[in-house]
Amino acid sequence: MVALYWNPKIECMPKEELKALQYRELKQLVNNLYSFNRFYHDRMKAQNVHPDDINGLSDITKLPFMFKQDLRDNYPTHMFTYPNREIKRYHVSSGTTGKPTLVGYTQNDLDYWTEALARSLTSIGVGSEDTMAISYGYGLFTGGLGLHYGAEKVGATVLPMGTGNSERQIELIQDLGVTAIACTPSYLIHLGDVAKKMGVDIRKDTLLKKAVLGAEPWSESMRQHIEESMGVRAYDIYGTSEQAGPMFTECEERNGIHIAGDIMYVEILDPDTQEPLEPGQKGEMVVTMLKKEAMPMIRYRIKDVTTLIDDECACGRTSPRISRITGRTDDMLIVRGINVFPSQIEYTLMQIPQVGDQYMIYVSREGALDSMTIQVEIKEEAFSDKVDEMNRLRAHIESQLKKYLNIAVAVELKAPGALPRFEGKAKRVIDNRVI
Ligand code: DLL
Repeated sequence: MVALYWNPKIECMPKEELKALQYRELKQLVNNLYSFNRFYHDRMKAQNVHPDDINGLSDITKLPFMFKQDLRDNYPTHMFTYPNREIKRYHVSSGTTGKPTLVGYTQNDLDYWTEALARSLTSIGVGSEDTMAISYGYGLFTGGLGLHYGAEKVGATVLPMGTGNSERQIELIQDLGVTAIACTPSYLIHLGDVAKKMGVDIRKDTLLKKAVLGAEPWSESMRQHIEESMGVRAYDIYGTSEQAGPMFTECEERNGIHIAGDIMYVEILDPDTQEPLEPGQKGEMVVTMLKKEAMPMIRYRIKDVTTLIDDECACGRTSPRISRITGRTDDMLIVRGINVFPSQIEYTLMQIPQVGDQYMIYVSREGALDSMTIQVEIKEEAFSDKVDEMNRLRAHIESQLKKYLNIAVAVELKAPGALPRFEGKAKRVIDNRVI
């Protein structure tokens, strides 16, 4: 029998009790850091705030923010609050600019990370009956090892696949009766393509039923596409290396990602004014890790854009939820003065039946003018060598994009298989502007 909850006492705790617990944890965290941590002590002093000013959960807004730059400035270990002998693991996020971000974990940090994943995997019905392929990168990236320990904790049989060697992955999925897979959505689509080329129908020739997908933005229409083409049920998983790694998923209801409130406190703020937003309003997520020891985190500006969902979930869990991450405040492209999120482009493209699942966005500047070109792969059955037909399709895609983005973009149609595939996080935006 598949368990309903991993830790029902916490997961279904009455909301008021959860808030009281969060306040107690916050108060203790702030007291400790003010007393023992030079970075937080100085930050709080500079903002003229003292632990005595924190007398309720809403007082969190008095506390200073923390930024990725703080981690970079304090690289490698100056942010750590524990001596080296207590740090049991490092992970490093690659970061495209500047120094990498190093994160460290005490044994308790690792245990809470695994606990969060055990709750999440249980909530989507992954347990001891499952064989789970972990097709996230193992190593410095948190995806592989994080999910590995989470899946072992719930008793699943784990296949530590890593990324790459896709044909072998398909063979092993068949041979070992893999029932669940964790990877990026773009890699699962790639695996689907590879399976097709090998003559393997994932629906009929494998036992794969669940896919735990995240580490990069993906849309509802992408979910539909994956489910229809592979016959799996796809769940969104979210986390960042700074929080620990992958941690939180949707439950069976798939109506928002449950955030374990005893582990992480979430605020959604207006990115311009930093004022708190109401549930349902889209803004920037700011997180406080209530239990983290090695590298505490108060009001960290994660830059992911989402909304808070605070109503009851039919699954019985009382933890707050966030909606699908639609992008990052620093992902937003400003093209000819108009804000464009890559997720809007993906959403629009995926509504067009002839469009396949791969696209690339190129932005460049000629003179003073920005221009955007989107390369779009067309589905096998829709691809034709009739120039007129392809021109009509291209014009249709351009007009749909113009309608939703409010900006003219050039579309180039590509044959199936022509665009790059990604084993790790997809990199679909190439901004060639020199700013
Ligand atoms: O991507 C951890 C992870 C591994 C999450 C496996 C899920 C699965 P980082 O490399 O630090 O950590 O990147 C974190 O990736 O701030 C988001 O912008 C993005 N991201 C992660 N999950 C999602 C998701 C891992 N489900 C950054 N939807 C985050 C959209 C996501 N974006």
